[in-house]
Amino acid sequence: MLSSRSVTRLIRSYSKSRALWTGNESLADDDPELKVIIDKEKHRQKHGLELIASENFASRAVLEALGSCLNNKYAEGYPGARYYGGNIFIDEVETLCQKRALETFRLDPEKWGINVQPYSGSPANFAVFTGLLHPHDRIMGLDLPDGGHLTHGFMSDVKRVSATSLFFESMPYKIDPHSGYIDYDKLRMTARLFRPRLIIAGTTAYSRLLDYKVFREICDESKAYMMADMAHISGLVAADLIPSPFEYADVVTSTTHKTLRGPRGGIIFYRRGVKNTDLKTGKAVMYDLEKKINGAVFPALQGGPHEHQIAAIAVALKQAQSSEFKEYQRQVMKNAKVLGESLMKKGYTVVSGGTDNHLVLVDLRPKGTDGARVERVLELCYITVNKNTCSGDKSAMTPGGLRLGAPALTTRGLKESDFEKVVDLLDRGVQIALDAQKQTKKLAEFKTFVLQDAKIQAQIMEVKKDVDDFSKNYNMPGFVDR
Ligand code: DSN
Repeated sequence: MLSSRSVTRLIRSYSKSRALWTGNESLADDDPELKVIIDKEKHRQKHGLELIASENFASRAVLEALGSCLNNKYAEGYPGARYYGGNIFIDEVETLCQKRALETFRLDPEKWGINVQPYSGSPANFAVFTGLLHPHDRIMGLDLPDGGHLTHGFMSDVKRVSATSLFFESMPYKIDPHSGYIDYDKLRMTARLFRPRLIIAGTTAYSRLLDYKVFREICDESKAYMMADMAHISGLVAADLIPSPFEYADVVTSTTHKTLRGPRGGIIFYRRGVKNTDLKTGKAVMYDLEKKINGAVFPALQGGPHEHQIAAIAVALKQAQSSEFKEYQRQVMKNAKVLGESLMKKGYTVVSGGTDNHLVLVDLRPKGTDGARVERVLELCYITVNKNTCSGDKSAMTPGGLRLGAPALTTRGLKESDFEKVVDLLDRGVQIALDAQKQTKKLAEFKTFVLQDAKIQAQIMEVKKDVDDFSKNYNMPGFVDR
């Protein structure tokens, strides 16, 4: 972390006296207080080890588009049909983004359409439900403690937590707690009883591949829409390294900032064109998803699209078509494997015994600790991870697991042997957490203790220094100073 003396020095160097405000001042000049906060965050990102599976480092080109004049424009509507004037070039941006999205996932524009306007993944998912379902229609998604997402209908015993469970009736499906894999037989059985209108094939903390063919069969049995949420894995799908949901799904949603390495954003793909042939009349039956989904995004749920974000998505999609990107995703998968294997070698329990994608889920319960305590100690060591529920967990605040991903550090150039070193550093952090846990009871007490106990602090500082020495060897994409 920057010392308080360096922070004061930075603010001073930024706070020059200036004449009349023109709007062309740099951020450092215009708002030194905020600039210093960004500097501190930049320092944290650069000098730390980023292992959050859903995060990545966007390129400078992506950030340039994101910080461009496109931010200034209102463009309610869609290319060629806007509610405001002045959208000639905005239409070019959005059309280019749409075209690149279809190309990136090798989709035929006769058969697939795309909406690139969702502000992010959660709004994208909600737009699909809004467009395709009636209030109180039934949905099924992987339960949150089992690796599903909030927006896949999450509710607890006492609360409808996500709006997707408030406005729709949701029934979760689960993983088999012994194997760690999705229990498709139970999903099939429950779907027969529940008769959902839509089933979500998507995950947020699941390290295995999805069997889209089985999802399709189950959806067909209950005449449900099949929606795939590939937010976590869209980079791997773009690189054609894992099975694609497009072969089977009716609708596919994704964020654009995870493995896809773009700006924050959301996209929705929907089937279009001929669905099948009516056996009685012999006439073609067409898909009717396009109008429903576009109308749900705008005007039902959103206003002006963020065209600067859409431009930045277009940049990321161009990058995603390159051979470097494919190589990057290959490395992500190799690194994730080593991450899992190295942890298991050190005696950790990895859910499902490994990974087929970019992440691993570690169950810390057999070690006698939890994700909250370990996340905090690792954070103090500048290793960033997130606590995560493991199957059977009751509390999201002190869950039993840690979710770890390889995408961000692979972007910085780390290879398999580097990930072994990352696991060594991470393990040292866990040992500190275990040590502190022995001397405390409640989580709040633990958190104070790790800040105040001299021995623990010394151990943390030692790991942090080694993290710093290690991480500074790797490039961080983006701007040098922000
Ligand atoms: N917060 C994202 C993740 O970490 O997976 C999902 O919304």
